[in-house]
Amino acid sequence: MTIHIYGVTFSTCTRRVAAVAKEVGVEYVLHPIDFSKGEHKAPAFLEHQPFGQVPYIVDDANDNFELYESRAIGRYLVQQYGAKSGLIPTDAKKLAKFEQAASVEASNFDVHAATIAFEKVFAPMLGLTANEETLAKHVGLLNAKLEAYEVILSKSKYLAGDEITLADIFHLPYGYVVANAGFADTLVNEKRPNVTRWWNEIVSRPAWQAVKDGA
Ligand SMILES: N[C@@H](CCC(=O)N[C@@H](CS)C(=O)NCC(=O)O)C(=O)O
Repeated sequence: MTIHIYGVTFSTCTRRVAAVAKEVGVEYVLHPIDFSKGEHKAPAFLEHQPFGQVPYIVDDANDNFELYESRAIGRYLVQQYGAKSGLIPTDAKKLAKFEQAASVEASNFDVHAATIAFEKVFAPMLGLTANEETLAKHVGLLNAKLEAYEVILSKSKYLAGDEITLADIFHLPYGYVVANAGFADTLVNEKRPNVTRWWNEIVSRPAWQAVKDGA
């Protein structure tokens, strides 16, 4: 089983899809999109991803099925090829807890982690100057959100219960960038022992280790 990922090796969203593919044992071919040439804004690309963002996938083993949005792609890969992984529960209550945790990632983590990543890593790569005020504000907000994570993770091993789900995996790309951009103490901090335990465990997963520095 091989899917085609149209993306950028170092992009966080591309790595999110690559990590899920590794988790469920789906092989992929990465078709690089050249940001420097604006390929992601070209009409040929926009036909597949109307927002001009990476990644999108094509699954030629399933009628050339196409999909964009990294979390939706992750869900598709698990449901189509990795149901046995348990990364998306089937029991109604467990599924609801998974959706709750996935929503927490999108609403409470991504918004701050992605801003930190942009200001500290991607802005300088684009020749822009980081906005230190924005950076400090979002580091503070992320720390505050992680206090709530500490409460959740003091009661269960993972965010949706005692079994790992895709909701945990979704945190990896931006969490990893934040941790390596000088803010490791947001995720590994003796004041938040359960967040530290959780982060150290998910970041060590072989699937993430295989793609952490490039899909
Ligand atoms: N919600 C989308 C976000 C995609 C996204 O922001 N991709 C970034 C790279 S990680 C991108 O293509 N940036 C270029 C741009 O927005 O012009 C997803 O999860 O796939």
